[in-house]
Amino acid sequence: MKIWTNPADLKQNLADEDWTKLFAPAYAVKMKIYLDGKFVDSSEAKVSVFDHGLLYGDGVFEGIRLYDGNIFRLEEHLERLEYSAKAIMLKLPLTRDEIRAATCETCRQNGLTDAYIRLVVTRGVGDLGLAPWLCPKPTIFIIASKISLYPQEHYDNGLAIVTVPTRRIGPASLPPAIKSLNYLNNILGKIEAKLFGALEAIMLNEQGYVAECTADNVFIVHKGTIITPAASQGALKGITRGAVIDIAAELGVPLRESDMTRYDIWCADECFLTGSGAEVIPVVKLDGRVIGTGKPGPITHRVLEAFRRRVLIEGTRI
Ligand code: PXG
Repeated sequence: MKIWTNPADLKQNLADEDWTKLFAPAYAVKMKIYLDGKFVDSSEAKVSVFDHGLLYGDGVFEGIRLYDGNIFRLEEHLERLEYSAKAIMLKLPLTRDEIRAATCETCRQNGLTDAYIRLVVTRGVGDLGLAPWLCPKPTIFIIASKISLYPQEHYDNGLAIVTVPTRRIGPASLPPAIKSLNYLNNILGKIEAKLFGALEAIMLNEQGYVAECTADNVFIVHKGTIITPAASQGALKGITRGAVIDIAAELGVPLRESDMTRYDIWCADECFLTGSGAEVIPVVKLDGRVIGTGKPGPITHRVLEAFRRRVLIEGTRI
């Protein structure tokens, strides 16, 4: 099997428009980055080659959205960041109030009202051994960028996705609820999806049950009920997932967490994915099986509409 050696090969299965939107180089855009207490130009925003975030993926992060001047569910993101940091015994260098203020200020400094925010805390600079206790000071940075993840046609027509061989990391190795900088499983899943010509992929847990996608949670609709795998099956407790659980209650649509196999998705009436980047995106095919009518379904539409209403009113004003 050919593994690409240059970016042109990566493009082979994607339309140019998808490529540009998915991989628009945020790093090439001039912006202000929050880095360890200061705002610096993106060209100056650099971390050391001795940073353990780079050397070992030792750190935690959040991907957050700003909608019309409101940061969606910021408190929940900050709480998840605190839990992730606690789980890896990383002491956050700032208080919740300070991180909230820095996040809002990063958006303001860049004149943004709609953005994707990446908040990263690494173990910081240390020596070449693993020992995190030799890293005296965590590194924290915040990027607020205009990136948009999927082209509109995928919201209109739905995604065709595949199940990939790489498994979601299991709780015996690393609790999957930790949003750590170790994304290699998910990255291998993404590469495999690409090799099959898909933009997203279902990842199974070690027992073969559906966990989630590479960067999104998964939901199905079956006979009027919305179903999603439990966090204990390897799903990240996604903030968008939490919003959809609230939306289902608001809409009066029953929702439950349940074990899920690929069969359940193949035979579902509807399927959709959720994530801070993707929001709520319909899926119309898995592993070559058409889901439901092959078009985004009515409950998916209602959830997506309710989500788009909610993001404009719910959140922290920057
Ligand atoms: N599962 C995984 C493994 C994730 O990384 C989600 C689910 C959705 O969670 P939220 O809280 O965003 O609703 C994520 C999201 C991206 C991107 O490009 C997203 C994530 C990580 C890296 C990239 O959208 N996390």
